[in-house]
Amino acid sequence: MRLSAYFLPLLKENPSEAQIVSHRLMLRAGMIRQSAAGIYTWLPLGWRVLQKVTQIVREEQDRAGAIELLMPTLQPAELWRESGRYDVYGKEMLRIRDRHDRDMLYGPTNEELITDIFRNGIKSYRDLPKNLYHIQWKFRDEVRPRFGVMRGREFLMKDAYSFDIDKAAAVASYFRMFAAYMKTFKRMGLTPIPVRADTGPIGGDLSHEFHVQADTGESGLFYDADVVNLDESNIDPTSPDVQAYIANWYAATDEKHDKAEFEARVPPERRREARGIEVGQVFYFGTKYSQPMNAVVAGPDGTPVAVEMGSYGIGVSRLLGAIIEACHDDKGIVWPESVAPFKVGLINLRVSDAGCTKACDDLYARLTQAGIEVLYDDRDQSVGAKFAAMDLIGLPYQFVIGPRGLANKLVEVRTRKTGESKEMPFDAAFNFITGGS
Ligand code: 5CA
Repeated sequence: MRLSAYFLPLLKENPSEAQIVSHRLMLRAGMIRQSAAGIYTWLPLGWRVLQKVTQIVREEQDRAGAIELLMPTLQPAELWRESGRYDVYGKEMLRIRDRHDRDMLYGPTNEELITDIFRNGIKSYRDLPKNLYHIQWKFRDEVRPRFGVMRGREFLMKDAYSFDIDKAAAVASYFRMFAAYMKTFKRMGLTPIPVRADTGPIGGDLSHEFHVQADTGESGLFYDADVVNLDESNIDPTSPDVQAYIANWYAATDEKHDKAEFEARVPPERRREARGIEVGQVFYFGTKYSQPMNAVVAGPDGTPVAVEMGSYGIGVSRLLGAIIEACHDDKGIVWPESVAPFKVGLINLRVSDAGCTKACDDLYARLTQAGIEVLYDDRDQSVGAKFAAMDLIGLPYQFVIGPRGLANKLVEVRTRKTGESKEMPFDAAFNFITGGS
């Protein structure tokens, strides 16, 4: 992508409405713009990252056996009356009336709708287990939306729903998602910390929140170091030993538990404290929805059984804020490669120099052809402004081409994260980035 042809409205000044660094950087880097309180437009750069994050979430859901579909944002109130949640959900739910005076709502979550889809489609225990998910916009009319996409009113969530014939199978589905979540967040360059959680308005008796470590996080965490040392690929979700081991991990947020309990349960050498941002939550809630909504299947002996359910949410749009909180420096964002909007920022130091421009154009074409995502700064601007912009938007690698280096047929390759810089022949730079030799 040529920057001259792109839409990247950067801000020079720190926006006064942004209190935390991720919000500030998302505005300054031209990723989002607020359209109403807690409601944002995703500008092209932000949208690219949101799609990268979405794709990682999708791949790990698919790998864990979940099946993607797409439910609508608007839901009929009747389904929520069936489960009994229409009246209890409160003011966070945006209620809408259509022209025929039918009560509708903008979904804050989808347990009712998916249970309706399930009960109409599956009639026998032979078709279980099933785990269905979608990645869709949600609306919660938060009293105090803040920190940009961290606590929005409209936000993108991945929500999965599992259906099983009995509790043992449902708990295995729960731990399968648990392991998938660890993997998902690690792939984004984050350190996930699972914390035993209250179930709140979703209901149920087994739940974990997943926090990612960030000094600016809203929650104070006390946790057992074992929590972050586990290799999730070793989690056998059907093993009662593994389930018990995870259930016994001690981790808590300071609002809900006291430090004394933490110290009583975790030996000193394994005690850790950190701040975290909640990026996901998983719930096992049995028949809370299947019972009132009559989501039953024929069991092995023919008798009807209300299915055992769980739900599993990831704050996809919130993750962008969390990643930036965990990955930035005083110059701007430092994207982990897996979610970066482009891999390489190519900087033409002197657009007026025909040789420089030819070398840049050629390298841009070659990299693009090789499938590398390149943002090519071909604008006629000061060198200082170009470097500042590239550092701000945080692409993992910068290729810098100017008349001096070009005289020796060299391109400067900078690594954004370490600040390391190395002059290389063009072929070497190309191979470095494409992994060729
Ligand atoms: N039905 C369940 C799981 S599918 C559910 O709704 N869970 S939740 O309430 O915990 O939301 C899932 C995730 O969405 C949260 O962990 C959080 O990361 C994200 N989230 C929740 N509220 C907001 C919000 N106002 N803005 C941005 N992200 C949010």
